[in-house]
Amino acid sequence: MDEVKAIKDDHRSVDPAAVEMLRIADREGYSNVWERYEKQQPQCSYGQLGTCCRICSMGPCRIDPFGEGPTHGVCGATADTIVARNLARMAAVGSSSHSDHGRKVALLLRAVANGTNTDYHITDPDKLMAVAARLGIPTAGRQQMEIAADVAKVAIDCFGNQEEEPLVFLQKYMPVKRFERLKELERALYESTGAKTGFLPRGIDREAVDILHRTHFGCDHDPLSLVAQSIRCSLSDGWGGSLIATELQDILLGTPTIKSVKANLGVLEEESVNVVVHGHEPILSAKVAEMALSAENRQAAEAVGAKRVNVVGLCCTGNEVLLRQGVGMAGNESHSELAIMTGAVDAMVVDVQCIFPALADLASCFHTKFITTSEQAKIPGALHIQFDEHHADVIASRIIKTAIDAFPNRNKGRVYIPKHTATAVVGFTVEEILKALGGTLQPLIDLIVSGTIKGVAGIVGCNNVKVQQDHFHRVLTTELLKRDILVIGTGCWAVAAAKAGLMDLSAQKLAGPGLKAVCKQLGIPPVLHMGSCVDCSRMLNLAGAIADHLKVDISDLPLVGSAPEWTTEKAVAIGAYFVGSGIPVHLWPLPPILGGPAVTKILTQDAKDLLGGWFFVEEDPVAAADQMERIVMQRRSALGI
Ligand code: XCC
Ligand code: SF4
Repeated sequence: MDEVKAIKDDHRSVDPAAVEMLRIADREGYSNVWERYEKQQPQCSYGQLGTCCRICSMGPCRIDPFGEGPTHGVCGATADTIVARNLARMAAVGSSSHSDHGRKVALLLRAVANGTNTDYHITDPDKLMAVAARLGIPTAGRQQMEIAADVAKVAIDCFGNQEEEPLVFLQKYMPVKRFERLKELERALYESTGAKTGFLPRGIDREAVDILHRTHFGCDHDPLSLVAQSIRCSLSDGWGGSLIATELQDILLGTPTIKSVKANLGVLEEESVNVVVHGHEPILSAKVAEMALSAENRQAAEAVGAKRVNVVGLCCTGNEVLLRQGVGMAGNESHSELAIMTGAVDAMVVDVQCIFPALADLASCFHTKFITTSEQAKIPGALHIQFDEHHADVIASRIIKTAIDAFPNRNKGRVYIPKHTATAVVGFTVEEILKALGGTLQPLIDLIVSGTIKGVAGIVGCNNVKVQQDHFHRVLTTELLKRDILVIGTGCWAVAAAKAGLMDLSAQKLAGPGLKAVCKQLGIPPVLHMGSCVDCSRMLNLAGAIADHLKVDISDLPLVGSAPEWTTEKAVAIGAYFVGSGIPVHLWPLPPILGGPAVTKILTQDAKDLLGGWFFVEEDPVAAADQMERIVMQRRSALGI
């Protein structure tokens, strides 16, 4: 009982596995994200409000939002300009991260198609055909590799498009009414202001560079113009870079299918060589998971007295291999240090994004090999094994071998693996949802129209040390289920939901009567794991397919989004492309915009009319669920259902 209460009362996490590990951290004095956060208090309120600027060397400048200090930067920039510029830069970085990931997949598909890479293959020819058909690429009577080369070319051209028309993936995937609405908005703003304001992205790279340019000293100072470009750049991520990553990864690595997996630190095995893959790009992690099963590596593991090589995942690359290969999920963002603290991780191998640099120091307290692999994510103190997709098998094997070599150095006396795992049914791609529904969206639409399911909430994003780990994710999700709102999502939210047992079939009992009956009938959980963060594009696609089916705009549908523990700039991009796609998005913690009243008004109010999607913030998960339900009900009544 005391144990349970202690777990409940730990302000750092609601996950019992995390709380167990944090006790060890407290006892042993291991530095961790919570402890370092405490040391940062109080954090700078200018930064929190978004009103500091260090874009030029006359600065840094800061503007007191309470009117007690200077009201302008040295150059004359207002608080709104500064806030909007900072926000735009966040959107550019977030979009670039997702999109650069997509670029690598597109280049790999080209290399596979022209035969210069033989370590990867077309694993899902049906998906290749589906993507080609969507893009208008002829398929009849053509060789598979010719079609793949054409798909790769269209994708690669989206990055470098220099023409004014929107990038091709967006043109072909965005539902008709949304595309028309954005076009009409551009026209109307031009007419009323005489100035061009673009929302439809042209080239993926161009939109990010555009932000870097317009936020240079002395360029764009207009809050609306800066926000519009932030949305445009983010749309180039959602309907461009991320979408390309998802679609082309499916072609190369296979489209995920529904499967049952295990989640939480208990997936680590005391008797096995444990390799944790962490980061975002499955081009590497899928190979590591594959090579762990090779006869050679199995024997090598046995030779050092291990049962096997056990590959498990963290964060989004974990989601990728979880969905495709059924690899166990060790945890989300805030679990990354805790995994190493178990003393049972022989190697943690990382690619890009969301990797605490603190992991290198922490790993050095153990026998754990902390292996970086990307030229874009080098970390002092790590062992760098450069990944190269043209020698993927060999390098993945070298990584596994490094873990096997480390295993005998494990200090068994220091190993502690919390026993917690939950079962999760995952892999709900649009393809799998369609299959479960019998090949058409009509049954889902009928359920929404009849009110059996009131609407759909897409939840995304991270862990953030400012929020008790997973608390917002769990409470918000269960509150929505109760209200007969189907919950879909990705990223570290999905891991939180999996660990909490919300993706287990037994979670059906948490749903309201309508949703519960549907889930029982289909044999699915009420919370659907759609993938990694780039797979937010799967949510856009689902929303788009429903909209096109009903010949309405996405903004007419009873859909709502949330990023309740968001951390990264990528989450800003995701939120912004949801809003740009017509979906209202809840955020917590507060985004750094409140120091700019005009920017705040554009994003939380004006965007409703302009885009049909907008941001709102709410600190309390139950109140957030109330607000999300209200939006869903308003949209239902506007549709007359
Ligand atoms: Fe990173 Fe994708 Fe956020 Fe998790 S959810 S902390 S972005 S791993 Ni994308
Ligand atoms: Fe200050 Fe303007 Fe320079 Fe920003 S751009 S640091 S507000 S002078």
